Parts: sequence; C-alpha cells; structure tokens
Amino acid sequence: MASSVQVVIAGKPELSMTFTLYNAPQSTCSQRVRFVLNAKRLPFDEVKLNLLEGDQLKPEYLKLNPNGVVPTLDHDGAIIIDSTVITEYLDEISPDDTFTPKDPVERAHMRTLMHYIDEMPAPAVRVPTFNLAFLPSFQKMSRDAFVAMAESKPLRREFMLTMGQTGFPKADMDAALARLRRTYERMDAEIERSGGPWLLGKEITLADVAVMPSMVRIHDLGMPDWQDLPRVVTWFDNIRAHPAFRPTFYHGSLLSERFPHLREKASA
Ligand SMILES: N[C@@H](CCC(=O)N[C@@H](CS)C(=O)NCC(=O)O)C(=O)O
Repeated sequence: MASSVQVVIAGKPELSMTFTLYNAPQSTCSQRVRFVLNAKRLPFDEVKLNLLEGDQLKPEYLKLNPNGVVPTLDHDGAIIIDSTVITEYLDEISPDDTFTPKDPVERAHMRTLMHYIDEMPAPAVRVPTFNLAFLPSFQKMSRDAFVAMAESKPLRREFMLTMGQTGFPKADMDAALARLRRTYERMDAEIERSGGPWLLGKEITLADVAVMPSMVRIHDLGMPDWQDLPRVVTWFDNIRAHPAFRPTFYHGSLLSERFPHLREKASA
C-alpha cells in the first residue's frame, strides 16, 4: 500500500500525495533521494530493485526509466527520474525544511556544485566500488553472459565493457581516487568561502545531499582521504549526525554490510 501525505504546493491548496521510490539500498543515487524524503518526513513506499540481478533492465522498469538505472520516483502517477532532478522536484513540491537557498545567486551556485558533483565524485566513485565490491560477482559469470549483461545496459554499456571481468586497471583506480581527492579539496574551499559548516554556509542544501553518498561510500570502502582537511571532517560528522541520515542508511545500505569480503579486507 502506498503511503499518503499532505503536501503544500506554493499557491495551491493542500493536496494528498503518494510517493513510491524505485531504488536500491546501496545505490548512492537512491540514497540522495531517500535522504530528502526522510528529512522532509514525506512517507514513501520503497520498491527495492536487485541491481546485480538486473531488475533495472526488465522491460516493465525500462518503461518507467529508459536509462535502466535507479532511482525513479512515482508521485501520484507522475514519473520523475534522475536523482538530482528528483531532489529538486521534492524540494519544490514540499518547500518546508527547504534545501534550496532563496537568493538566486546562491541557488545558481548550489546547482553549479551539483553539476560538479555529478561530473567528478559521482562517476569517480564507481571505479573503486565496482573493482572492490561488485567485481567478484561478475567474475563468476561466463564471458558470454557478462557481455550480454553489459550490452543490455542503456547507460553503462561502455563502462561495464571497459571494466570487463578483470576490473579497472591501476591507472584508472589512481585517476578515480585523484578525482575524489580534488573533490574533497573543492569542498574544503567551498566551506571556507561560505563560512560553513555546510558547502553553502549555515544551511544544508541539495549540494550537500548530492555529494554525501560518494563520501559515505569511500568511507565504507576504508579510503577516506580527507583526514587532513578539518572542515571536510566536520562536514562529514555533521551530515552523519543529521536526523535523516540513519533512516536513509538502514541496514544493507552500506556495501560492507552486504559484501562480507569487504569487511574481511577492512579488518585485515
Ligand atoms: N544520473 C542518474 C544515475 C543513476 C545511476 O547511475 N544509478 C545506478 C545506481 S547509483 C544504477 O542504477 N546502476 C545500475 C546499473 O549500472 O545497471 C541519477 O542520478 O539518478
């Protein structure tokens, strides 16, 4: 059963709304959306897709999201895809506890950072994620099954074929980690500019939400390369202390909770 909630739309009477989120517990893009829904206390039903088994590539799901990725939000039958678009959408239809600065210049700055995050850490974090967490599952597949699976992905075909069943080479891992390091340095500079504690100053915004899951992922993989940047250390502590954090990262949302070989590696 879908949950119902009263949401105020600016200039319109209150409407009853239901939200269904098609997502995956461990998906960083899904975690952005769950965080905003939880922070705004918007009840939602969660449809959990198994990404390793290819639920996101089934014809009925591709009708909702032709990119074959999660998340997808169904809001009273309106289908919204792409995590940053969904978080902006939720902030527009439910303006209480806003994540968007009022000042248009600051709002533009927030969107600039969201684009940067989707260009830099979000793709970079996939390289260590796939090499360290998912590769063992792909290595169990026959070559033909692996290529067929990769070729069925609308958005990630070339990514999967480049990784192959041996994983990304060291040069790609190093490049991804360097891009992540530049992200932490950029965050540090942004927090210094704004006065912090968040990227744009005193209030948390959608830019903080956008970068959060990549940081949580890297921390979970045991590679938090920001310990020499105290502003970023404080930012990370603050976001983990946010009331929306725990319900977003329920058990099974961290890769180390799902893949025992990662725990073994971390404790080695
Ligand atoms: N730009 C999209 C990217 C979505 C995306 O890459 N989702 C990943 C999980 S974080 C996914 O569904 N991967 C499935 C696959 O690679 O087949 C968004 O932000 O929603």
